[in-house]
Amino acid sequence: MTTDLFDFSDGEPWQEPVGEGVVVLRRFARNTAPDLMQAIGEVASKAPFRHMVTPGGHSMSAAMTCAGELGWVTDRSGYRYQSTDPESGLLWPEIPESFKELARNAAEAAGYRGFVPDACLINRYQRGARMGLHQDKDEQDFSWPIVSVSLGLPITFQFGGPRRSDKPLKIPLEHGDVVVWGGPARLFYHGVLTLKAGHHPLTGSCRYNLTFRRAG
Ligand code: MD3
Ligand code: FE
Repeated sequence: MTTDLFDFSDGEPWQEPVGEGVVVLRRFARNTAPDLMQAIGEVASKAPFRHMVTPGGHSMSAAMTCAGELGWVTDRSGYRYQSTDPESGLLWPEIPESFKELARNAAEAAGYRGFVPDACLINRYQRGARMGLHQDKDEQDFSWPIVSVSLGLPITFQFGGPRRSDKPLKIPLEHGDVVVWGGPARLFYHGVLTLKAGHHPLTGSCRYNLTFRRAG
């Protein structure tokens, strides 16, 4: 077992063009994935995964938790970032070092030096979970990118445009894929289709997605 970030024992990662401001780093997080999963467990032991409720009163099908100075929450009163977990009243757990390092390295590979996220959302998908087309616009500053990391079962990602009506491109996201969403893409509509049943050696029946943000 090696922890050398640049020893890609399953083959070299590669980059794929998707659109302006988007850099897809295929398999970038494969070697660190076991460490990331361990860290997800530690965060979730302090701030357990939960199904948040949308302002419209629907329970989200993806379970979520957060780490960092700010966490994203939704309830009947709306979407927002806040420093405390509404379930416990405690501050969100700190972003694990392994997460920060990955986020910084991925952002740098995409041309953003010195990316220090203050919010990390962790989404957990089980069979049947999905995320409809939406924009991420609750953050203060859109000049920083969002870095996303996919772990475990594959899913079909939908990448739209600046308007909800823009026809989305379908992009498969697999274990270890990291995507840096900056430039105009930062505010584009996006979502994921329903997770299909399956088994992954590291994550079992789940897909996890980490998103690193500069929210405050
Ligand atoms: C493109 N998560 O947490 S990750 C989210 O797979 C979210 O869990 C999805 O959308 C997931 O808000 C998609 C890829 C992603 C994340 C944020 C983006 C793509 C993005 C923000 C702007 C544009
Ligand atoms: Fe999003």
